[in-house]
Amino acid sequence: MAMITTVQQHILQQQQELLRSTGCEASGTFSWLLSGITLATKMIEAKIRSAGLSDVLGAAGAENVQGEQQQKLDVYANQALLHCLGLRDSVAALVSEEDEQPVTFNRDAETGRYIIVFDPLDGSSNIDVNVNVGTIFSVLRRMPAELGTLEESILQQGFRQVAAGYVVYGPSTVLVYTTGNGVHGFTLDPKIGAFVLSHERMQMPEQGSYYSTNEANAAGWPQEYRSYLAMLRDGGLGKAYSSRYIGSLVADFHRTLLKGGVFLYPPTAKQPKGKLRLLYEANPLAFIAEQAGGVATNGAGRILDIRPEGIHQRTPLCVGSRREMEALTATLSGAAVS
Ligand code: P6P
Repeated sequence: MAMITTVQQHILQQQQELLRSTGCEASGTFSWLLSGITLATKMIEAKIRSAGLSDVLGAAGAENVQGEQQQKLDVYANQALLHCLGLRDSVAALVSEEDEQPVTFNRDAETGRYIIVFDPLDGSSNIDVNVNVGTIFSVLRRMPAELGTLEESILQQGFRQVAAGYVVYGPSTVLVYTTGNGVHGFTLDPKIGAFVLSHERMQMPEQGSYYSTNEANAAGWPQEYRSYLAMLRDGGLGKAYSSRYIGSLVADFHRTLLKGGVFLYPPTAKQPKGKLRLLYEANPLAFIAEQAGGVATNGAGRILDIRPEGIHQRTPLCVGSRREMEALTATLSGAAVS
């Protein structure tokens, strides 16, 4: 029988490696935490697979904190994650795109050591047309009480994440995560209901051949972004580019991780601070991108260095291969592209 490695086995192996290399006891808490996330995403996956049949499609009639029509699947996905993670006593707080305020558990700082931030079902506008959607998560360690409140622990800079990942629900369901020791991908095997290792140590290509952005917003971008895309189109990086834009962040990011290239959501006239969320979209994807050899900025600086001020804060997001991102940084700083 072909040997398989499930995500649980992988996490435990990673923790043993961490123990061997740093001597620090990475308690089993983290793998227990991750199992809460994977259980919830399997529940979400099952719901999405049969969405059209069980009248789950369509708005739930309610509005979420973002003022968007809540899709029933959004509500279900949020409840699944809150339920599966709330039961784990190592969780101090849960922060969701769907909830205006964090859900906190009055666990003492020794027990409740982790904060999980998530977008339960990103790309929800694509649900009704059967396009890939995704769950994005980010794990932060709670700071010791003397160093900061729970609120301050939630608003830590992205480079302090202890783990980040996403699940993309598509033709197959793929979990990608990092704990700072490389990026690893697992494919859900529906026959055994387990995420099985399928992409070990993922590396983003040094350069790709796709750019990914909503060009309908181009008139409202800062001019340098239009010049950058024109440069790509004119072969300025030595190759032809094609456009790929799914409009579902996790799907557009996953393709960029696998194939390389660049994804851009610049400031627009309508949203001068950008549209995507820092805590549960840009930060986790930036951590993964950097761990895979890529780059992620807000156009002016590293995403992971941004000091968050609010849990639903938006940011521009530029993420992709080193070559395209170096050229973007040069263009945005007015330097000539080499
Ligand atoms: P636009 C989906 O609603 C989402 O939040 C992300 O998944 C996606 O990248 C972005 O918005 C698409 O936004 O303005 O291009 O439709």
